Amino acid sequence: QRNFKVLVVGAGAGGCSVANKFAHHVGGEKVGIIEPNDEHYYQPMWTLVGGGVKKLQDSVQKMSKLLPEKGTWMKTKAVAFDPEKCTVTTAEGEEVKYEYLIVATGLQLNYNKIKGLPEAFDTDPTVCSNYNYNYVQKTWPAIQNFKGGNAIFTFPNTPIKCAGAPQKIMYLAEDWWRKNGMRDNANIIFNSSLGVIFGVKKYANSLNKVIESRGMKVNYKRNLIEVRPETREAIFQNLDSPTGETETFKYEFLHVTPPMSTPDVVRDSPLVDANGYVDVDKNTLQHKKYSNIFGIGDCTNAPTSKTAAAAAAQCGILETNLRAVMADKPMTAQYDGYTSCPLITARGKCILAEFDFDGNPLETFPINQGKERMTMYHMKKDVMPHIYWHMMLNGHWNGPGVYRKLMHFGMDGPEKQAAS
Ligand code: FAD
Ligand code: UQ1
Repeated sequence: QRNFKVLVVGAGAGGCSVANKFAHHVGGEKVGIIEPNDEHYYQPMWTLVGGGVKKLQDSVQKMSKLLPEKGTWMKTKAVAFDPEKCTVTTAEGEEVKYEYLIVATGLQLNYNKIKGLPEAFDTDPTVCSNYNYNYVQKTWPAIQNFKGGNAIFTFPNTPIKCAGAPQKIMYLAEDWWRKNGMRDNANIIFNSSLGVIFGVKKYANSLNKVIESRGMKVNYKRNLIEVRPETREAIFQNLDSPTGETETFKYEFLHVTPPMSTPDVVRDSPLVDANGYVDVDKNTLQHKKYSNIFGIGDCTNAPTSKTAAAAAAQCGILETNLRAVMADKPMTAQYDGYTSCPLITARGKCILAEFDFDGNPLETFPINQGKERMTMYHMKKDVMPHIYWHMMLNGHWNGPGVYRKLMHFGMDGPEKQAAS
């Protein structure tokens, strides 16, 4: 039986980064990684791929180049977790043993929960989704081929990763249609299951101004339940209606953000809370019941907005605390919920939201990030991919916390403090 000191399940943003960190600390030969994909995706780039700003191939790297050199990569799925026996079962039926387990499986996209999907993706060129490697390739052609009518963007009734992404693509599409003489023919509609445009007031205020000034329409408490590609109709449930009333919208363009959950194998495991997320202490990231298990990234129930930026900040916390547990010492690092969402509002414009568990802004730069800025657009488009590929994945980026503290040292005047 194979037995690893550290076993990592899932080598996305969080898993790959911590696998490299622990290969450094305990030796690569003691680290096992279970991950089925040959390729690693930089998903945050897909907003820009769908918006016609970046090429899809820039968001992909071979998994083999990113994982720890001396580590053992099991190119397969985890299908069962047994925390009592300290084993994870693979699709081939192998029971892999561990001393310490890090769960980093991310989220599963449940397109099949919407009637008519995913078939509509295969038959209707006007239906697209930036959340999936295949469907994101349809977004930019659909934007370019749009000749007018209803352009609908959806937000589902579950927690999702990057809560800003469903609207970022609307802004990029609107910007393109406006600059190409199509804007007057377009009804741009954001149908969201939520009751607000964004969970943090400061940034919601800025976004509402963008939406109003550019004539987009938002309908709250509208959840997509069905797509009929033959007649190009999208059916939404009114979440405020006690009778479950539905509303039908004709569409000429439809961008779908699917409902999400943790992968079935995680949801069906003993590791999760009642909602199906890996049950960790939100400050230490240690599992609440099993002290030799930690969770990182989108699959945990740490109550923050699920992003790669959050996973980056969690990397440093998990590193410190799991090392302490290994050394039989008290855990010293506390996660504050740091997360970030670069809200692109047009080509060349971005509101850089950064905040903690309580929705208090935690801005890195000593300027008001609630404003649309060209600098933040370039940070997202040109700087972040380098930080991700060359610093985060190999274990050298724990988020911008240290830079924030440096840049704010003695610099926060009353204005900035009032703004945040
Ligand atoms: P992932 O990176 O999703 O990795 C999970 C890994 O687990 C995958 O490799 C998967 O193959 C593997 N896995 C799944 N099931 C199993 C199993 N059973 N066994 C073994 N392995 C398994 N974040 C930002 O910070 N900024 C942004 O601007 C941003 N924009 C985004 C835009 C879009 C369109 C999307 C889709 C995401 C965006 N995100 C953004 C979110 C970001 O991509 C995720 O939050 C981040 O990737 C989470 O990392 P993770 O490690 O938890 O999960
Ligand atoms: C970040 O750290 C990160 O993880 C690598 C992202 O994911 C792509 C982000 O989008 C952002 C904004 C951050 C935060 C970094 C800075 C410099 C503000």
